[in-house]
Amino acid sequence: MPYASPRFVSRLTRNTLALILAGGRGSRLKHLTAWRAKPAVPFGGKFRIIDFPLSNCINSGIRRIGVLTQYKAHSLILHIQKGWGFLRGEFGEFVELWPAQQWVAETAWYAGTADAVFQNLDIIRDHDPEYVLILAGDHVYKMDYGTMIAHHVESGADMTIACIEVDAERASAFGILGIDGDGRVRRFVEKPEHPETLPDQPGRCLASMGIYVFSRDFLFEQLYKDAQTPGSSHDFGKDIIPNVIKYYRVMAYLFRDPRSGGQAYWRDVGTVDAFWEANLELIGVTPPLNLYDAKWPIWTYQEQLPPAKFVFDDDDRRGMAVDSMVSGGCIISGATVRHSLLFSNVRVNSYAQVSASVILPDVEVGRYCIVRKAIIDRFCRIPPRMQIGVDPEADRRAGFYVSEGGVTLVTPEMLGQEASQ
Ligand code: ADQ
Ligand code: ADP
Repeated sequence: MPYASPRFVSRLTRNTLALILAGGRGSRLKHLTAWRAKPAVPFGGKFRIIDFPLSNCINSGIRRIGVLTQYKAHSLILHIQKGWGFLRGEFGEFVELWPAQQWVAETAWYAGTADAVFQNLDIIRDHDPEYVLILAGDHVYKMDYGTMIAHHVESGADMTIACIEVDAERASAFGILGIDGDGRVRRFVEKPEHPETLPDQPGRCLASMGIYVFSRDFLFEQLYKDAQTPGSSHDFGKDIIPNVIKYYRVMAYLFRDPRSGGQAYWRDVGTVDAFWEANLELIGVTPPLNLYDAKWPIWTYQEQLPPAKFVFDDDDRRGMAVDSMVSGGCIISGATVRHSLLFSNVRVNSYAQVSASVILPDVEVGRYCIVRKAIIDRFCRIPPRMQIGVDPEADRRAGFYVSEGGVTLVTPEMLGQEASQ
């Protein structure tokens, strides 16, 4: 890519409006998204998934952000209102929530992703951006969007699609691109049964990350056209992209790790197994996602909480956590926590053993409990002596969800408890 000066990039990002699509249900996360949209699912000890694209915008110098909500938005709305209101409106900087149904006369909810953007065209027009960056609210990654927008402009594209290489076996879950020698997208199939592989790597495919840069006028034209197309599901992947590549300059932008130039970290934590794995990956000695990078901070809303505490209980049993991450407000008293990630305000009581588990905020693990290879949802109170993750059959009988990969998911509803306090 030709050299893009920082000043050039900062002019571009200043003239970009980012739209984060945060309305999808994410039903593969099962009960974790029964009450909250996937972007609001907690991740990494103190974050929500949506903090990643939001932080990427801020760190890339994009300060005008609309969050398009739809499904079970309550938790998401609270999080954004509490945590992301610090931008200076008077300088034209904002994170705004754009709920479905707000801007059109008909009482129609968003159909596909393109319709979600179409419903907000008036408000986008008012902001008068040169470029519109469309993002999914449900991926975990760190990416400088400025480089992608510069690539869009330098290559003279109408639209640019960020992509990443994936193994062919996993490719059917994505939109798959076929490109020519200049990186121009010539073919695109949404979630193909038989995905096209890369010419030089038969086992690999080029997958869309669902991240798009549009030049404003082009976006408007295409959305109007799509809105009038009978039979369209009004989706970028299914309708818009396959159509525009025939007539317009649509470029691929390969997302690589800016430091090593190799494969970049990008996770769709869309299943119970992927969610469990991506969280536990973070506690390794050198995790693939560095949350300690002062140059690319991940912002979030967090309650003010006291530090985590590890105490001896009355019988002098040591409370300890090893090979783990433990957030603020946690108390581990006479219990052992291994290879686990504890979000805020988790209490683990005496004689309990927690291992290989992800415990969401505000959970209490009772005395003598054994919790293994599990995800415990927010507000669960695990009664004393309960065993979770020890025998999958027993877990299923107890009404818990056991994933394909053998991760047990427990929510307050499954324990017959009230979800919130
Ligand atoms: P999917 O992720 O399957 O594929 P989709 O379910 O449409 O596509 O979700 C995209 C994003 O939009 C998600 O963040 C979702 O929450 C949100 N969303 C969906 N419908 C919405 C609506 N009506 N209103 C607001 N937000 C909505 C897409 C692309 C593929 C690509 C993958 C990468 O279509 O080509 O490979 O993303 O994960
Ligand atoms: P989060 O835990 O991510 O903040 P919420 O605040 O939406 O998400 O939900 C907290 C808990 O409250 C969830 O585990 C969910 O089970 C429950 N909950 C959320 N919304 C509702 C609702 N409308 N009715 C019943 N329970 C709910």
